[in-house]
Amino acid sequence: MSKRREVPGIRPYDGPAGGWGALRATATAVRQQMESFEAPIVLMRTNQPTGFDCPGCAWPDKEHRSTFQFCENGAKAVTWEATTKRVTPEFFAQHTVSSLLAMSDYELEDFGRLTHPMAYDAATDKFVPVAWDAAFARIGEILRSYDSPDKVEFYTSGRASNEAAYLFQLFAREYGTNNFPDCSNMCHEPTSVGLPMSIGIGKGTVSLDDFDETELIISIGHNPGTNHPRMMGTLHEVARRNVPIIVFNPLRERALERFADPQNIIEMATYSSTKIASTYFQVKAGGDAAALKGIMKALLALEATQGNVLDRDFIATHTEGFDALAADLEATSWADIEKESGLTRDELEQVAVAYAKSNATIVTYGMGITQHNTGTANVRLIADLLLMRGNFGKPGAGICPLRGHSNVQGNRTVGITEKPSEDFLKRIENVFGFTPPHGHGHDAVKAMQAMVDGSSKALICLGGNFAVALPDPDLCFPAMKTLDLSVHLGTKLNRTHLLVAKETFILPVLGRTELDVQATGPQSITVEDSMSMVHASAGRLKPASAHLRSEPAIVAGMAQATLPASKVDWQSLVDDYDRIRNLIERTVPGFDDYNTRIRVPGGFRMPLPPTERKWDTPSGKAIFSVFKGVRENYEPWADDVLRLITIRSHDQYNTTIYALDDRYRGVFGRRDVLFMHPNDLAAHGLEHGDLVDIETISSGRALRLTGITVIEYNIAPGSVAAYYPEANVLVPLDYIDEDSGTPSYKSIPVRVLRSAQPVEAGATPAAASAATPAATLAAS
Ligand SMILES: Nc1nc2c(c(=O)[nH]1)N[C@H]1C(S)=C(S)[C@@H](COP(=O)(O)OP(=O)(O)OC[C@H]3O[C@@H](n4cnc5c(=O)[nH]c(N)nc54)[C@H](O)[C@@H]3O)O[C@H]1N2
Ligand SMILES: Nc1nc2c(c(=O)[nH]1)N[C@H]1C(S)=C(S)[C@@H](COP(=O)(O)OP(=O)(O)OC[C@H]3O[C@@H](n4cnc5c(=O)[nH]c(N)nc54)[C@H](O)[C@@H]3O)O[C@H]1N2
Ligand SMILES: [Mo]
Repeated sequence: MSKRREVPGIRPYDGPAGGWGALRATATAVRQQMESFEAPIVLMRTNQPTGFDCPGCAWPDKEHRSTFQFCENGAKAVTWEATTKRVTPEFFAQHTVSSLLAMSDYELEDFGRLTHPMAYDAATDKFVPVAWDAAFARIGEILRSYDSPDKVEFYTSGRASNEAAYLFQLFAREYGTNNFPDCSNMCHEPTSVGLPMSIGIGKGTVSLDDFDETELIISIGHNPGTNHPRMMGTLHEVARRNVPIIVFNPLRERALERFADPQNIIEMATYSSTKIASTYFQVKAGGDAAALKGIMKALLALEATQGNVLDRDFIATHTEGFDALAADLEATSWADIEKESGLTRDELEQVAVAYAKSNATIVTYGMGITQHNTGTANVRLIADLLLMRGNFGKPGAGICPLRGHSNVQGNRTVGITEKPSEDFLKRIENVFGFTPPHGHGHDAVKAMQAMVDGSSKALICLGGNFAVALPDPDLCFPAMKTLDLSVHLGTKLNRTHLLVAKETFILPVLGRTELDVQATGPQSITVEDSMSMVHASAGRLKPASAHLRSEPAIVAGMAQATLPASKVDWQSLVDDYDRIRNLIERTVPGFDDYNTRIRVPGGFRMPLPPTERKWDTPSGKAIFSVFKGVRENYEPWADDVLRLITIRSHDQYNTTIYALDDRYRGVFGRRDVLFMHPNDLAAHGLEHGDLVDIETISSGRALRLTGITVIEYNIAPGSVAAYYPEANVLVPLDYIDEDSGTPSYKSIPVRVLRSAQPVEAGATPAAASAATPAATLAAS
């Protein structure tokens, strides 16, 4: 590589992921957010049998056995919540909403924990304190004023507990709507939709034990060093057993290359690390379907030449649709596969050979697979690949979607879905004695579209940062302001709270880490991890303020005020969460003896029929899919289209920005960058450090992000990457996977142009990036 010009905040990171850098970063997170004497105790209680579930990610724990599973980003998630900073009524008295909107997402959350229920006062453009009962009464009054309950949207972010989510859906369904937009609609919905079609259930099928027995891992489109850090311990163990790990990712992610396990004394003492990926394929963004088809096509060829490659017995006994898949693979040309995936036939044949050799394979995947307009079809192709060699229902094998929020899977299990099953609705009717609505409601994109077209009037958010997480803020932010009512249950202030409706309430909740005492004493909540393990979580910290209420208590408060003739005894459920769990047990299959089983450390596993080779599909068999061509239902990309990926930095949790570094990718103190391959830089006549504008290629409104610094990066040619949520201005709201409704956040067709702004490149002040483009946008 030729000598590059110096760009502020951009320096290559040469070390492994993890290691001493991770320990140092943890110490910094603690120092910035917490009183240091409390921090060690709090962190020790994360993911322990008697502690709380880590709000960081949904990766399970090894039987909650280690003394302390160290995790840098788990520590950040915990200290961010357990911070000693506070957002009080005095704070709100000093700041108008307009002035807060001009601040960055990072600054807003960094002000600290919300302490009092607040109501928006349009006359002063400020939030003012409100009594809990007055807030509930007014919310109830507005909700009761609508002629149709479908004018209200009930949003859930996946940090909510099973108990809170269950009460939330009960409230909305008794009120009369199935409008349940949730974060999963922007995330793993293609898994929830695609896997039931293939294997009869929308969940992963592996457990941690399977990683001890697996012979091959294929890791596609996820970045565990940042997003599922506790998974790195598992991958590290697997790699040290010399089990091949084949990675498909357009970006070279350091943790997938080399990792030093902070729990490993020798690695730490000797500054050594372990190689994680045995082979690393830099597939083009959106090119996974072509790559997967290439591997399967090569597998068929191997079967033809050497035999014994497919699990013929399994295919005959347990599946249907194989011949159609085989015929389609036959008809797909290598030329198309190579062009679309950016990988060679030879490379994909190597993967097929490794796969044919392995007696037990796990495929892990994340947002790199789901956030495309072919997301659901992509997920089904992964299932197809596994089905071809019977990699379900045997030790060491299966499919492993890496879930997002710590309880996003549990929320879905207990009824947060806009398309409830008839069986579930019947149980609700039998147990509670009201008739729930049967029609399908809105998912996240449809909810926002209904707000944009004016048909939805109110939004109640159980956590999250709805408007910032969704695409196209230019369209969505103004729509928020046309609502009659928005209500936010949250721990920290964010931009969605500030996009005020005619009336807006911010209702502060107890966090996971905090003690929750109700009439019958301290309560615990339950969550379900990525591997369908349900377990209890109980916070111990003194609440951030005496005025906080628990999520179940707030949902119950709104329900009582909205539904005077409710069939549900809300107060008794809040008094003792065991009673909520008893109701979940009576209405959702799989929760037998719920209250007994969560009292066993480690909890219990929800039913997973594919692990016993049982398939809950209409025919009782697992079903192969057919993915036509290499871009199913879409035109192949034109040669000059760049494919934009939006990604998370190492110092962020979704829309929460902890700090401005992305250590492993060598970006420090800024987020206003575009990652680009050197060949693409050259083809565009650009240099590392130049200022560019990015433009979405779409037939609709012009979508642009300006004044971004382009940097040279080891990314697949033709693919570029920028940070979420800043780059959401480039994602059209209706650019979705039609099967699941999930926005295509990872394959936006864009054009990159030298910036019209005549700023001297290389002189970009790092501080300028503190105000995100989204902030600038909101202020304008
Ligand atoms: N610390 C931290 N932890 C988190 C989160 C967080 O923001 N911060 N978020 C939580 C949530 S809600 C979720 S959903 C998960 C997200 O966890 P991940 O699924 O890891 O999500 P991303 O970081 O968005 O992107 C994943 C990876 O996909 C790659 N990729 C992009 N496009 C493609 C493609 O077309 N093909 C392939 N093969 N790869 C591609 C990117 O280079 C990146 O490495 O993490 C959860 N855990
Ligand atoms: N461009 C682009 N957009 C994306 C993505 C992407 O990869 N690219 N990823 C998508 C994905 S995978 C997801 S999951 C969504 C995330 O969408 P959301 O889940 O809506 O967003 P978060 O940023 O996780 O929400 C953060 C807020 O949650 C609140 N909060 C935190 N803890 C608690 C709690 O315990 N209780 C309550 N009530 N509130 C709490 C705080 O107020 C905080 O400000 O974003 C999606 N948007
Ligand atoms: Mo997510």
